[in-house]
Amino acid sequence: MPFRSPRPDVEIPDLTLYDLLFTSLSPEDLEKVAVVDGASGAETTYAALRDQVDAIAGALAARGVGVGDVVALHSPNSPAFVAVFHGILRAGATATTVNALATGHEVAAQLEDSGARTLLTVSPLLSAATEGAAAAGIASERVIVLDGAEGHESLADLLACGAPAPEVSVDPSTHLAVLPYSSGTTGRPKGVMLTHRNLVANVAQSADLVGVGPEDRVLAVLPFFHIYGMTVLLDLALLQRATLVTMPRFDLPEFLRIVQDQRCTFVFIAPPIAVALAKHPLVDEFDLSAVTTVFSGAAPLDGEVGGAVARRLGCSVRQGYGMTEMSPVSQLIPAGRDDLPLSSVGITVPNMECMLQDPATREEIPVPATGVSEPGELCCKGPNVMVGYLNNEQATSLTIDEDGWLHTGDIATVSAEGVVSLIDRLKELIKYKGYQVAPAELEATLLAHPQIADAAVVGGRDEAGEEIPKAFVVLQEGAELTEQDVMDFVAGRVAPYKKVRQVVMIDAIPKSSSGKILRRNLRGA
Ligand code: 4UU
Repeated sequence: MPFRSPRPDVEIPDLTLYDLLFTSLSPEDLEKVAVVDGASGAETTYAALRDQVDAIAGALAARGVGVGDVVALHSPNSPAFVAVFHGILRAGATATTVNALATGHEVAAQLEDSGARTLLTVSPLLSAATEGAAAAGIASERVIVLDGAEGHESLADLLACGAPAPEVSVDPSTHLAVLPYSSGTTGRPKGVMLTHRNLVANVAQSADLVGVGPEDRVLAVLPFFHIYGMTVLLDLALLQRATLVTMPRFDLPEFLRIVQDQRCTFVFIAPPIAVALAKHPLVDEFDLSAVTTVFSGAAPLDGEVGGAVARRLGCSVRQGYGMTEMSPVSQLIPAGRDDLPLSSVGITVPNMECMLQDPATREEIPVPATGVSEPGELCCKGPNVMVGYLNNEQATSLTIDEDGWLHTGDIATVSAEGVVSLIDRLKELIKYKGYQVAPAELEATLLAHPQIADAAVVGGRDEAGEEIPKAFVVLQEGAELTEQDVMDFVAGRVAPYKKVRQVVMIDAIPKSSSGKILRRNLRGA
């Protein structure tokens, strides 16, 4: 028998994200601050945000963007991101969010694959953006630079356009709201088709359990371009009429200053930030007393580290689990359940069904009457599960089976009480500081080197025990390449978080008879 949430199902409004977030703002909500720029303290109220979203939608429509179009957004977190993201959706278009650290080549790949014909970026990222746009055949007039750049339209131009937001009518259940990229269980990054309903559902499913409320000041350092920041910050926190405090990137002193000065109450993090909060001496120099909750996700949180953060900050530390393909949240430790161990990812969100499957036999693993189950691959169903991968039926059918189960590629156990714990990762995916690194992409990069005959990339560990990309490389006859040469070669071609950080030279890559890399034999080698 599959297992479900111990909580009852919730109603999922049949609305677009805009209608969910912006059409039921009360007079008091309108006056509240929706977004604060952490660096400058500049504030945007809900009324001003809604006006900006409408104005951006009108300006995009005036530039020919409409239902069915894909618009790329390539920017670190800022108040402008919030308005532009929702403006794209309000115009009836689909937003594909590009990692702010992407190289020109990576930007091009996403623009081409997603079919985006308009790109919104910021001046510090302009060189990658213009290189990517040019390679994807997007004219420079279609590259809008939010903070302004010679020869490009800016956010100010969009806001001054004056065209009304268009009348659009889309079916929330089928219309694609966003196309974030994820490598899923295997291969290169793919566009994850998420409808308005997927996103609205995941907010409805997780809002009560996450516990952000209207009085919360929520630190938004996790990138909005990744599904965690997108759903939990851009959507859930705004639905709850909380205040988002944006930071463009993580920097410990600035992070601590902003949490202190902005009196942030809710801090969403990925595990590397927990390590800094637990151990760094600088933490004692700031007043973090407003913080009630630190919530971690995107990679395994060490239970000891989490406990140390809770004691040091005198706050609740919880975590959630999910993946892009589930919009993303499927399990989390709910508010008020600090008794659940931090070594677990908590309970299943409402409206979802999950089961564990033995990866070898494909048999379902039973949920025990007492104690904890055997480990198996976590498989999930629910209204938050993606439609599929864009233009990739093969990858879709490998991930969502004929019975509709999404295979997460994660190995978990479940207790009699429904508490899920992650044990291992079955899929190739590597997580570096919570960011996705697809081994297939790095292997292709390595194979482009004329002196490399074969290569395999797996997750290794650095001295601190953090997961890192590790390459096994077979050199061509007579090649004189060092480990450092290999790392430098890759570093010149990929975003910094994808760098290969360990290299092992070997004679042959272990492969199955069908030619698949036997990654298990390399992990721990
Ligand atoms: C061990 O990282 C994410 C989603 C993060 C998220 C989800 C719900 C954060 C908070 C929240 O409440 O998505 P992706 O697609 O980038 O990566 C998905 C993969 C998972 O399959 C799993 O391997 O990231 C890993 N992962 C985790 N691993 C995600 N969260 C966790 C976790 N512990 N808490």
